[in-house]
This record gives sequence, structure tokens and C-alpha cells, in this order.
Amino acid sequence: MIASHLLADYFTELHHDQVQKVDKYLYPLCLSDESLVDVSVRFRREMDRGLGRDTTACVKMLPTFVRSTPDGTEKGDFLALDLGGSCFRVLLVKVSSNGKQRVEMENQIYDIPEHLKKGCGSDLFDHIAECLADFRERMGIKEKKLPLGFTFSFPCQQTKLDESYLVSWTKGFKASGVEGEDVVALLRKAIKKRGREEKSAEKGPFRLGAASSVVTKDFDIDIVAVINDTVGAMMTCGFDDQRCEIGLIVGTGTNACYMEQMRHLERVEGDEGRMCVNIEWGAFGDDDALEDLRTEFDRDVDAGSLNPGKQLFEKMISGMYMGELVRLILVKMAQEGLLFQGLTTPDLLAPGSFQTSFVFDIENEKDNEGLLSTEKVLLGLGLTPSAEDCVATQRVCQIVSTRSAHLCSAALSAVLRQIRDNKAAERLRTTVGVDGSVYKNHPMFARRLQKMLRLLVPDCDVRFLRAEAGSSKGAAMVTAVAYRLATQQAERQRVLDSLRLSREQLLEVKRRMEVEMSRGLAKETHRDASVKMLPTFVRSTPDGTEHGDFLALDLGGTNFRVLLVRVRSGKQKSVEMHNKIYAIPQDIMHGTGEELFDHIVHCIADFLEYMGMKGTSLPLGFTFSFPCKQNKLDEGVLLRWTKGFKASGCEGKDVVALMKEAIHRREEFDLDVVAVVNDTVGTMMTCGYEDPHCEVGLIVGTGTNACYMEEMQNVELVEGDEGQMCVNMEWGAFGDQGELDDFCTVFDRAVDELSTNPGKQRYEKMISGMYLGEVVRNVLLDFTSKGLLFRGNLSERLKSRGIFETRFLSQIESDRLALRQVRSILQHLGLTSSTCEDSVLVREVCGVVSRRAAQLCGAGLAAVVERIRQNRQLAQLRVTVGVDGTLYKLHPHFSTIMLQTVRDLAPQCKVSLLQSEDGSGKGAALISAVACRLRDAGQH
Ligand code: 0WK
Ligand code: 0WK
Ligand code: BGC
Ligand code: BGC
Repeated sequence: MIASHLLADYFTELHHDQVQKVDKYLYPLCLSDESLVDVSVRFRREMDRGLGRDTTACVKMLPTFVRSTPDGTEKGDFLALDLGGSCFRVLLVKVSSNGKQRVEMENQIYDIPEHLKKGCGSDLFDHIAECLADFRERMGIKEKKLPLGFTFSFPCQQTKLDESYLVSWTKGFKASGVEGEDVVALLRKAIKKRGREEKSAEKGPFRLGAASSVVTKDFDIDIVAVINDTVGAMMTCGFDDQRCEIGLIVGTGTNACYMEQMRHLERVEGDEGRMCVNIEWGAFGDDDALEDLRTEFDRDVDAGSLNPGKQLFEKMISGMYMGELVRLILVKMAQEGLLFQGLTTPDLLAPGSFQTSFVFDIENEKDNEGLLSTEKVLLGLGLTPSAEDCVATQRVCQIVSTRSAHLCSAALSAVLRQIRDNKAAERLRTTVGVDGSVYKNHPMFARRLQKMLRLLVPDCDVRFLRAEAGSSKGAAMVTAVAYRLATQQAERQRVLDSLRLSREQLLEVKRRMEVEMSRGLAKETHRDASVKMLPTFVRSTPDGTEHGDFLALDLGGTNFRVLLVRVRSGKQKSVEMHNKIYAIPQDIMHGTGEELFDHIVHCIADFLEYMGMKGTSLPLGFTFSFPCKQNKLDEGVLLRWTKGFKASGCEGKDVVALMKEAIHRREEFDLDVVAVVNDTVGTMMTCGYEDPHCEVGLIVGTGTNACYMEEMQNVELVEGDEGQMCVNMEWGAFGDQGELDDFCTVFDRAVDELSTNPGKQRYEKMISGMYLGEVVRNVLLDFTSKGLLFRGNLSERLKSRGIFETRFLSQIESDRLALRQVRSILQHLGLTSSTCEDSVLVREVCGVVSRRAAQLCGAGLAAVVERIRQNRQLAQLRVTVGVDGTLYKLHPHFSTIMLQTVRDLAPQCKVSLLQSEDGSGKGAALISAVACRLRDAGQH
């Protein structure tokens, strides 16, 4: 035993020599600042590769689906499992937030026997399930159904927070049948199996978020999140320091994570906000990137490990290998006579005999405790160490652990630079949450790491916060956030499900539309029918003989147009059009009928002037896109206004007469109004001019409606059974007698109640452009009031009617639009506090609302084409539908979804959609041309 009094003076000399001897011998392990800078640069390059789509990258940069650090709103009781560190723990974490958030934790450590670590995977997970059951028993929480956060500290490819595929085992684990598997599914299976073995009867599944609920007679668990221990450490420290955006573990293994910008995560959709990335830096160098730095000892450690060639960076740093590195060096130095008089012992030669905790004790600088521990350790290995041996051994430990700390700081400095550059910050101020037995228990490790870090990144102020409570508090935070998000998502989907229609429901809508069509056509039921099936006195589609110049008016859509249409027949068959768009101011739409028609005539006068045709009198075709009862082509009695129009003194009146009175009042020119047509009819005719199969007209614009060629014998309101007549369905009113009540949601009712015509046009209000934005706005209001959107901030803007115009839907749903553009639309709407998640949700709401509109429209159209097919007793009907309207034209998916629905619900009809490029004014002119030809031929 070395007499302590001799130590002091004898040592200084001896100490210096031994240090020199070891430093010289272990020169390759003493990394210069330059080579550490170089390691940092190499590592940064590896990070970029890992973030990209290069699957061969060693540093995997694995997305964790943790998108935010704790925000203080987390609360509840959670179970947590902590597997992968030096001990396996099961925990109960209680997070309360009455004012100041508080976290209480109870835990139980369980052993993971070696044979389970290296045995069969299902045995390992059975053991975990067993420990979980035991813990719940002890805690007396058997009956409680608690969400669980699973800290699984191995490299995992995650697709979402509660699904995680093990890439490869590390740290002495090698259980079979787990690599490549979803560890959540394996745990679920083990819990289920355990339950079945124990109890026969099973209760039905309970649905929270995705199928993460496992129900057995024994116990009920929601595995809500699986995280890496680095993420747990970051979240645990983030609870106390909101600046914490890096997690570091230097324990059995080593690894780090940090909050990365979504736009850099090429393998995850979306580029807004941040997501935590599990770096898995242990694998740095697995592609020989560190060969020039690895020493023979590193190669020996690797060769003796369970996973040779893997985790090479980890094997130069972490606690599982540090002791072994020291042992191999001591053995080599002994064999080369540099230590222990060249003697070795079986213990010293035994792999794993030099525990890493020995290094901690040996490097203890308090007084000479370190050297005393060294002697104790070497004696424990059966050696008879000299004082020199002890000093040299201590120096070996110092060199090995210093390299470990410095390599850590080199990699960490690359992470810090990445974050600083992401923030484009001059100086970065941040916090690292750190855990692990090496960082916590090695007397010098933390200091050495931080000292080297300050050297490598002098422009970063880094605070290190030890995760005193381990990673499970963090796991509970992630679980709490996930649970909150899952609960919120379940509520969102529950609400959105009310706007999702099944095929059976759409078939039912089609069936009810067919019933209403028959009731509208039949004399005795017409009056009470919702869908009025109004005769239009248009008996044929164009046949190419139309000819002449016509004026046309197009009122009722987004724009009011006055047109001059020159129709030429025969060889020069063509239609030439000139038009001018005029506004219909709100006060005119809501004023008196006189003012409205005077305004219309004023526009005509302006147009004639503009066209240099002042005083010219031409036949006029009037597209008047509102429900009108017609007894002949040039007469249309307005049944009621729609689409926000409510000019007085018009409903019940013949709009052609109102027009003539206005022309008369102006005493400037005279017009020959030969036809008043609905825009659906105009559209059918316009398209019919190109495609003779076009026998249906459809408008999906401000309003919605359809017309089609019906057999005269079915048009009971009009005499005659020969031939066909175009029927203006006015399907917008479908549902006005309650036919759609079971499909109407609270949002539809809100839109209807606030509209200018409550109780009317119910089908239109679920489909057309004037209302879709409002349906969406009401859903967003509901979500916000429930705290499911915009963090519950109900902005004044969101409360104002009509701000969410339907064109925003078309923009927001366009595939070309990135989420950030959705965000800018929201900002434009004054919803400045929206997050990336908000944008995703708003886009989802728009998609659900417009999809329902397109499907409802498709169900209505299926009823129409099916009727035409049955009218003609055809096995297969080929028909073209002429379509117009802003929503149909601008919405990226409406037409596709509508056509899919028609084809699905009317499989015996080959329907093609022909978009009208020229509007219905051309159609009105063609109808006027036919009317004039018939009139001139004395036929009516
Ligand atoms: C304690 C954490 C655990 C982590 C461990 C790492 O709760 O999740 O895996 O630290 O340190 P080790 O136990 O491997 O030294
Ligand atoms: C253009 C037609 C017009 C019709 C309009 C409907 O020329 O007759 O009313 O489409 O679409 P909206 O302008 O309402 O979107
Ligand atoms: C694992 C990491 C883990 C680290 C620290 C490594 O071996 O691959 O997932 O974070 O050890 O426990
Ligand atoms: C009107 C229809 C018109 C449709 C499309 C509805 O509000 O009632 O007459 O065809 O809008 O513009």
C-alpha cells in the first residue's frame, strides 16, 4: 500500500514522467483542436446528407414527429416506459397546471436480464408488459386507463408519433425479430397476449386517436407516443427552460437531437415550423468517415462488440465502451512492458472487466481519491500496480474520456452551427438538455465538453441543463402534447365526419332527387315539389341553321354581361361575340325592381354606344339566371330571387315586361326581347353548338342549377307529347321541404339562417360558390371556439360574414400551393396568429366542404342522366353535360370529384363534361335565332 506522505513530492516528478509516457503512447487519441474542427465539419456534412433523401447516409437524422417543445398547457396523468439506458424504468407522471405547471413522478426500476436483451424479441416485450402490469398493481392504478409515452432509446424510423420501426439495435441489445418492426405494435401485442393468457373474455376496442388502444381484461393502455431518450431529455429540460432545443445523451450510448426547420427535412411533408430530429450520431463514421482518427483500440473494441462496424462514433465516446477502451490500452501497454511490469491478469484480459464507472472514480480529482481508486481498481483486477502504474492508468483514463468529451463537443458544435444558421443569427443563445451516466457521473466530462465547445463555437452561448428527472418527464410532456393533439384531432374528425357523405348517403340523395324531379314534372304534385322542373319552351338544341345578329344579356352570375352575338350558318357556320361586363352594385341588387331594370337598360345603352350601334334595334336573348315560370319563350315570371338578389317588385312579375317597361322609360331605343332563358339553358345551348350530344346544362357558380332535355309527355305543365323540351330544374331548392335535413349540419343551418333567403335553396347552400366559403368559415369558427384552431383565438375578422370567399377554397386546395401560401391567405384574412398546423387544418376543412359539394352535385347530376336514360329505355346512355360557373371552372378538384360521383352512381351513363368557354350569352343568342326563325316562318 503506498504511504500517503510519500505521494506528494515523489509524485510530481513521477506524475510528469508517466503522463509524458502515456501521452506519447496514446498520441493518436489526443485530438488537436484542428482535427476537432475537422470532425465538426465532417459531421455537419453528414447531417446534411442525413436530412436529404440519401438513404445511404450513416447519420440518419430521423424525424421524430415532435413539432413543439412544452407550452405549459400540458396536464394529466401519464404512464411512461424508459428503455435503453442503464436501467429500465416504469413511471407514473402526474402533470398538473393550476397556474404554475407541476410534475410529480413515481417510478420503479426493473431489470432487463441479458438473456432477454439477446433472446427473442417477443420475450423481451412480454417482460416489458409484465413490468408494466406489476407497476400498475403496485401503484393501485389497475383500473385507470392512462396514456403511455414510451422512451425507446434506439435508432427508429418513425412515420408518426405512435409508430416507430427499429432500424438496428445498439448498446448490447440484440433481441431477434425486432429490427424492422414497429416497436409500438410489438408492445401492444405483448400487452394483448398477456391479457388473453390471463383473462378469456375481451371487451370491444376503444378508439382514441389511431388504433393505439389495447384493451384486455387485465389492463387498458393507450400508447400515444414513442420517443428517443435524447428527445425525452430535451422535453424534460424544455419544461423548465423554453430555450431548450437540443437533447444530448452521453450514457451507455450517446446521441443528440435538436429542433430542425421543417423545410430542411426532405423526407417529411410540409415546410413550415420545426420538428425535432433524432440525429443518431452514434453511427457517424460507419462509412469509414473517421478511419483516420480511429485507433487500433477502437477497432478492437468494435471487433469485440455485438455489432461490429456499427456505431463507431458511439464506441469512441459512450459509457458502454469507455471502460473497455481503457482496458485494451492497459493490456497493450502491459504487453509492451509499459505497465504492470509487463504482467497481465485473467481479469485484465477479460473483456468488460474494466467498467466505465472505474474511469469516473479514477479521474476523481478530489485530493488523491482518484489515484486511490485507481489502485483499488487495478488490485481488483488482480494486478499489483506501482504508483507509476496508477498515475499512468489515470492518465489513460483521462485521455480516453477527454477524447470522448471532445468528440462530443465537435459533433455538438456542428449542431449548434446548423441551428444558428437556421435562425440566421449572429450569436446563438440556446440550452442543451443533457442526461446519461457518463455526463452526470464522470467528474470532468461536462467541464471538458463545455470548455472545448466554447473553443469550437465561440459565437454560441450554450447553457447545459441536466435532466434530473430522466427522460420520462419529457416522454410525459410529449405524450401530453400528443394526447391533447390526438383528442383534438378526434374531435376535429368527429365534426368533419358530419360533412363526409358515404356512397349509401349519396345514392339516397340521388334517389330523393329523382323523386322530387317526378313530383316537379307532374301537374298534381308540381306545386308542392321543391324542385320545380320549370318548362323553358326551348324544344331543341342548336342544329347549325341559326343565323343573324343578336343582343344578349347575361344576368345572375358573378358578372352582368351585355353581348352582341353574330351567328352565321352554313359553310361559314360561326359565332362571333363582343361583350362588356357591367357591375350590379349591392344597392341595386337590394333596391327596387325599377332601379335594377333601369340599370340594366342603362348598361345596354352604354354597350350599344360602345359598339357604335346606337339606336340599332336587334332581337335580344335575355339570360336571367333565377327561377322563372314560363308560359312561352319570351315571358318569364320570377318565382323568387336567389343568390343575394332581392330587388323589390319583381317576384311574381314577368321580367321581360319589366325589361320592356324600363326600355320604354328610357325612350332611347327599342329592343325586341325574343327569349328569356336560364343560364343553365344558355350553357346547354352554347355547348350544344359544339357537341350535339349536349342535352344537359349545369351551373356551379355563385348559385347552382341544371337543365336537360325532357320528353314532352313528361312535361305535364305544357300541352303536347311530341318531342322534347328543355326543363330548368331549379335544383337549388332541393331540400327546401326537408328532403335533405338529415344531411344538413349545424354549419349548413348557420349559413342558411344568416342568408338573405333562410329556408330556401338548401341544396344550393351546400354546393355553390356563394355559400361554400361561409360553410368553411362556420366550421373554422366552431373549431376555434373549441380551441382546436388558431389556439382558440377568435379573431374579429373570422366572425365577419363573407370574409372567407369561395375563391380562397380553390386557391387553398390547389396542389401547387405550399402551406405557407395558405398561411398568407389566412394572414390576409387577418388570421395572423395561424400556425403551420392551422394551415394544414384549414386546407383539410376546405377539402371536406368542397368534396361534399362536388359529390352532392354529382348525385344530382346522376339522377338527371339516369332519368334521360330511362326516358329512352337505353341500356347505355351517352350524353354530354355543358358546364359553366366560377366554382366549377376554378376549383382544382370539383369537376373530377363530381364526375367520379356521377359515374359511380349512374354507371349505365357515359357522361362527359364540356366546359362552356363562351358563357350562356351565346346560348341565349342561339335560342333567339331559333325563336326568330320560327317566328319568321309563322310557327310558334
Ligand atoms: C436517463 C434517461 C434515459 C436515458 C439514460 C441514458 O431517463 O432515457 O436512456 O438516461 O443514460 P444511461 O442510463 O445510458 O447512462
Ligand atoms: C357564366 C354564364 C352565366 C352564368 C355564370 C354562372 O355566362 O350565365 O350565370 O357563368 O357562374 P358564376 O358567374 O355564378 O360563377
Ligand atoms: C442509440 C440512441 C440513443 C443513445 C443514447 C444509442 O445507442 O442508438 O437511440 O439515444 O444510444 O441512449
Ligand atoms: C338560380 C338558378 C340559376 C343558378 C345558377 C340559382 O340560384 O335559382 O336559376 O340557374 O343559380 O346561376
